[in-house]
Amino acid sequence: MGERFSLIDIAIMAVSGLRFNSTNGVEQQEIHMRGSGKMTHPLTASIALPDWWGEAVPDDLILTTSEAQMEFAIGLAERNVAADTGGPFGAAIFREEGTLIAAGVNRVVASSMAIAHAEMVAFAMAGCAIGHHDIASVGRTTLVATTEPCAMCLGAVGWSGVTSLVCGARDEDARSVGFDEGPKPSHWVSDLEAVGIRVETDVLRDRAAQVLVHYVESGGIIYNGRAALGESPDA
Ligand code: AZG
Ligand code: ZN
Repeated sequence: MGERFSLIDIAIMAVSGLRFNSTNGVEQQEIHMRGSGKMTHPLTASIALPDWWGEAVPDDLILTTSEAQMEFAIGLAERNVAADTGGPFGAAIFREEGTLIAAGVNRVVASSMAIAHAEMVAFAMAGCAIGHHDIASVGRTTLVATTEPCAMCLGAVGWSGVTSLVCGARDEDARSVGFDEGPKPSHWVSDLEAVGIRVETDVLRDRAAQVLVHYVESGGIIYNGRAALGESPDA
């Protein structure tokens, strides 16, 4: 298959001089074989968005309600499943007045990257889009996540600089189909609100949860950590 890059990829390559290979978007000194004993060290680690991204994500999208923003993020998650380009999760970051800054879908398997959850991809793309690690540098923003953030993404919500979080499916919806969402405090909503991050839950929950069920029913990979050792919840 030929190499296909999104506009974001091309912009990143233009400013950084990076080259992407055709398998997972990671520049490598040498392909290393798992378990072969030959270990080489990659020069970069990159997350590539799927080929269909340009058709699904308009350049100048403005959505002003939590429901409309969630509908958009669910559409990305559904397309990720339908196109077999990743897990059943989508995320999008909007400015206060509703302009889309960046979005992401789960790319763990496609990118060979455990941290490539939809929310992390959206944070990475937002940093590239605005040229700053702190999303608050463009003002008040909202992360819309089709499923409540896992333990990793919950931590990153605080570091990202977003000031609101809107969630679709619940953590328990993801766990019930086999995803390991990690150890989260039961009072994570009030923890975020205590540091000034407003949280809205259950926005289009049923539709977002349906994407999780559809993914599993259609044979999607449950890619939890330690699955290869038979130690993760899906083992
Ligand atoms: C996940 N949970 C969320 N919320 N988002 C992802 O991308 C995930 N991948 N695995 N669990
Ligand atoms: Zn996560």
